[in-house]
Amino acid sequence: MPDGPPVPVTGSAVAPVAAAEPPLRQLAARHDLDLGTAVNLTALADDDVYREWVATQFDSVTAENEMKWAELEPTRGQHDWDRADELIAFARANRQTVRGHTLVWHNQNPAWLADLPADELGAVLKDHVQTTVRRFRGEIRQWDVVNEAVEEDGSLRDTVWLRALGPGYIADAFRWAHEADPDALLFYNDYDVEDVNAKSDGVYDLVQELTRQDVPIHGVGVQAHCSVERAPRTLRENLGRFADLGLHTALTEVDVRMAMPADPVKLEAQANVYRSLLRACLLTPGCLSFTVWGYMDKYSWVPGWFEGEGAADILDENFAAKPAHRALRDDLSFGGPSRRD
Ligand code: 9MR
Repeated sequence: MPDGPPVPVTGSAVAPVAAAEPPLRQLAARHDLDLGTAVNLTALADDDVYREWVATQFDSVTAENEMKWAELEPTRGQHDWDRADELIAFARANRQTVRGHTLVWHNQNPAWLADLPADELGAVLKDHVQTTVRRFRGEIRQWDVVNEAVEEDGSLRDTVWLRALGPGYIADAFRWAHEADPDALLFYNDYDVEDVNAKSDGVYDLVQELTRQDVPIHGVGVQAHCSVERAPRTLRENLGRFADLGLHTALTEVDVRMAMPADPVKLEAQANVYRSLLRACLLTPGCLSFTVWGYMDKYSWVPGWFEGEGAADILDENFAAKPAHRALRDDLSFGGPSRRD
């Protein structure tokens, strides 16, 4: 835990958050919006300031890694629910909802899966989906049932699931999850689908077909891993077309990276991107939640994945608020009747 108050590190563009300011979650409640964050469970256990922020500022939490299959079932048939349970207990204690992330993906699967013959994969996937969803039944409001199953050109991604089970695995996964918890909202979730583009067209066609077949899908998660240089331009139109299908939407993994080092101009540009993402969600009926993929730069996944980039979150390495934090706070401060009135 740092000594004393947070110290701005990037110059006058970064300001500590005044203690008297209302928490973001309180402001978001005016809009019936769940304001969420991905949670790093190690930081949650070890860093008091980190934990305090999660508890007080957000009303929804997502495990950044601990509900992925490799974490939940490292050895076949032997589940380790402890870390996921910690987050569920934390959320309950702080009156927060939980987004479940994620059931069917091509990454972070257990190593033992690779040794199974293809004709066992359907049964194993069904067991994974249903065991996991049942385990957290009633605790998870939104589940990312299928994650990143579409290629940039809009076709289905060539994954272990598509190869072994054919395209029907997607509908099956939603049906299995719905059987296991009929009250959970079930989402398809993907990246690079902020704008109307070839990939989001593919996702649109996919979910439209699922709704035609009465598959229990309730929403589309737009991850929104963005960069200062690549801000979405047609997010509102894109969210709107999913809403027109009768689906909920959610921004599920928002961050806005930049080439390092950060400077005041980039931080303002970043604030504008955060603001435009939030506004698109607020202006879309049925956009239920706005989740940042980590809220402070210290624990961000970005520097480990994008060489020379970082500073993607709304607080800096020392918990000082960046202009992006101010942008979210200011927009959420506009009162008005609930969007669901
Ligand atoms: O933030 C997560 C990081 O800690 C993991 O190493 C990584 C491994 O795949 O997954 C990251 O989270 C991803 C999320 O689960 C799905 N969308 C993209 C996210 C960033 O890579």
